[in-house]
Amino acid sequence: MIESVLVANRGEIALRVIRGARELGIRTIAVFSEADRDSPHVVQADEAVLIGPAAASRSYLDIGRILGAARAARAAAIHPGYGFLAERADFARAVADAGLVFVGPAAETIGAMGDKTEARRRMAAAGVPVVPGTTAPLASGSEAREAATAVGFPVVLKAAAGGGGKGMRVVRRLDEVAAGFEAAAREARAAFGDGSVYVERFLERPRHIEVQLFGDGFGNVVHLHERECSIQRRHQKLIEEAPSSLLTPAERREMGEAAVRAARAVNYIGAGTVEFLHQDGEFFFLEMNTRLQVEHPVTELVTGVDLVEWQFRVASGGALPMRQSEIPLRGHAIECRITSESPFEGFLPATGTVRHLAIPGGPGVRWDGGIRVGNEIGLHYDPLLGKLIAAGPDRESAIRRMRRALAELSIAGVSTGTPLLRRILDEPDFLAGRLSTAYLTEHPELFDSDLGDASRTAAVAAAVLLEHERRATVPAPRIPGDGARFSDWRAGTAPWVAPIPDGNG
Ligand code: MV4
Repeated sequence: MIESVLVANRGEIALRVIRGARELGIRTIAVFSEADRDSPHVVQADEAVLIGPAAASRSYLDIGRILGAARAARAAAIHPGYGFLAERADFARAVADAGLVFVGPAAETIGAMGDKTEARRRMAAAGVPVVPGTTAPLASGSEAREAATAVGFPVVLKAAAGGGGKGMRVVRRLDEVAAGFEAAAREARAAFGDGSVYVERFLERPRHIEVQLFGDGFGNVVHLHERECSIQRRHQKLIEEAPSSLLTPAERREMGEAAVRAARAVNYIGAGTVEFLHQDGEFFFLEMNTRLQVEHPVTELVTGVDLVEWQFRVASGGALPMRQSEIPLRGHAIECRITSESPFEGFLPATGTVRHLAIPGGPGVRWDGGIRVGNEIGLHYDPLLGKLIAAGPDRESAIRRMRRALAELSIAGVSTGTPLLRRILDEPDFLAGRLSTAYLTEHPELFDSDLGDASRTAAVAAAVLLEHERRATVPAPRIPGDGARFSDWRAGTAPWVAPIPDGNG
């Protein structure tokens, strides 16, 4: 087993990786920016190295500084987490060139999957169904018109260097193709420095289902079943589940087998994910992500596998601990992403200082967080504060547990998207599993400002003000727990308000 690892990330994923490493007896080295001095990952790691100012370009995205920290701390390996440098082939190569173990696939694999047309070519050759379209970049607007006509409308123009939705243009008519091609190419050049664009048939209401993969250095590849990720907004996932509720056993098997073929085709080593679009009983390869994903805990809860542990075993030269037939699929798990965003104000990023944090617990509930009281939430990084994950024997029980856990969760000092998540967990289409990537746009009522919530908030605020006034004039009763009584109120949850004590406790 590798002796030590530098975790080139922050927030909840840095903490998750540190936890996994520590259980294996691997020495952990955190890196942090000036904005993250008090972050939990810094506290929990065995060592921590300050790598630069808050701006990610000068800290978490700076390959030189990360490698310098690894050298200084004599790290044997680097785990990239997700985001930041996780899918940069040049980073994986630089880590290997420095004589360190990169906890992830080979740089060549990352590079090949980062080029979406090359990925489509390799997948089609491996017998993985891809969305009908071109497997090479389009040379011109007129070539785009020809290709779109052959594919059939509507089509979508996508950036070859893209992924995650940037540089995407949906085109519904032939006379719009050339303009769409130019716009997509321009956007792609600006965002990725590469204006290559290809075309696919556009699926109107697909479900986004992805398969968790694992490969080792001995040619073994397995999948760990699928995740349903259709509840998203502008390519940001809000809620993920495992398994997907509407897949038939045959579809589940076919998708898993296709994902394994995809991984074999690129000699995949480590944790990866194949994303599929599923519509009308068909599924198509969309992208392959060469990292551990945000939503990996739902897979962990239905398989019992610690994916970070497997990552370290494989990176240390070990074989996969299980064969395909040994990988369980038990019960159901749901994850809610808790972000510092105001869903009722267009998901405006929220800032503030975490003043209070009540973390849910109890049966079947897991919190993967990256914040603690006193942390300042700014605008330098991703708004993900943590993830709430609930599991149960079936989807209904997982939903009931998630509702209960969302009611327990209380974060004060920074606005979060939690009220929207509570509404979704009560919404009939969600409860019935009627999901698609269009779910949120088809449920605008979830974003209505709710007088009930507002008046409840006002009532609680008035109660808090009255209590402050009372304490200013009457000696505060010295009873156990009194100090906490008014710190756990929250807006947007069940209509429940702590009774105001009468002054005698
Ligand atoms: C598509 C599509 C429909 N048809 N491709 C969005 C992000 C990027 N990874 C690919 N995306 C899509 N590609 C075809 N041919 C619909 C989407 C899409 C989507 C995909 C997954 C999850 C959420 C989504 C939301 C809107 C659009």
